[in-house]
Amino acid sequence: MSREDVIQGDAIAHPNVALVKYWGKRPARGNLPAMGSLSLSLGFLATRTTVRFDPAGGQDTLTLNGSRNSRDLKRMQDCLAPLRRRAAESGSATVDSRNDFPTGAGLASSASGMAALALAGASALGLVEDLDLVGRSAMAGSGSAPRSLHGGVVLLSIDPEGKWSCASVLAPEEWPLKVVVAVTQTGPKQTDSRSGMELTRRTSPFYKAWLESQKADLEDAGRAVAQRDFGRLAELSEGNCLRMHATAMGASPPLMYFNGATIECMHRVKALARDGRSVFFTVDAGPQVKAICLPDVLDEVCDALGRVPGVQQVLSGDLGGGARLVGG
Ligand code: 2P0
Repeated sequence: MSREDVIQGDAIAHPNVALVKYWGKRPARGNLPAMGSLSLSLGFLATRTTVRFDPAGGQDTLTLNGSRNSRDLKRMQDCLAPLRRRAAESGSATVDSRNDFPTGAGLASSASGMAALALAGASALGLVEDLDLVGRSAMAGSGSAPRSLHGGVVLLSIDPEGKWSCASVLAPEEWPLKVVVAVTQTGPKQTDSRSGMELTRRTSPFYKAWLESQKADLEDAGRAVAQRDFGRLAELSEGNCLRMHATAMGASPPLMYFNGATIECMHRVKALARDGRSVFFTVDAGPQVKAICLPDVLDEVCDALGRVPGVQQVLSGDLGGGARLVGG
């Protein structure tokens, strides 16, 4: 049976920040991460993505924040591929995606973008009930994207055979954590995550140790979350973050995602914690610093990070829910 009408899906997803991070893929396994990860959904930042499938055919196109984008077209097609295979026919895809936060600078725009695209694409093709397929579609676009399908605290686990699953382990209202983002630089970073993690896997002498340390971090962090043990989660998250960056710095040529303000922000957070405030930092593959804190110290953390020279903007808010469809 052939379809003649243009069909459309529209979805919103939040970016996420990993406390136990994914940095490195399994060789020859497509986009499959080499390790599990644990993340928080950033409810105060969002990506909205609309996809239209036109049975008349033509070329796939991607518009990102109002500008045509050919650099990320392949990633978009990879994300839609599992859905297209299942739908058997789909036509050409026109994707329009908008972030309400700086793109490509370490705020996980590929995670929210690919999660929103997978859900919007599945909706357009009538496949949204198949959560497993939506997850695989998100994963094909980005290894951190399945996490953005879920809300609150999210665990992505992978077994040694590469079988993976992703689910929320704590809803946002079950632990009212706050997240503060100190933006120290806008505009795209020098080395994107995908190339950076592959360079790290191939060349860093620390990669093996990084990989081996992940399982224990993930289990310990999972326990700390279940027990709402902020101090233990802080210790594990900061350690995991710095170990990821140390591993990347060991690559050849070395990868350094920090700028001066990134480091100063980390010191500022440590000083607040030494003064008894419930706050810790994490930094992804970019120069922005994310501080995770309890509600009573939110204003103080925002104020302290806003005063660090080089910080251009401070964004903050609550953990968010999972990806959702808009309208229809
Ligand atoms: C994470 N990052 O766990 C880690 C920490 C950045 C630093 O996952 O190649 O954009 O699309 O799977 O998901 C960023 O990498 O990479 C990332 P691909 P992705 O959040």
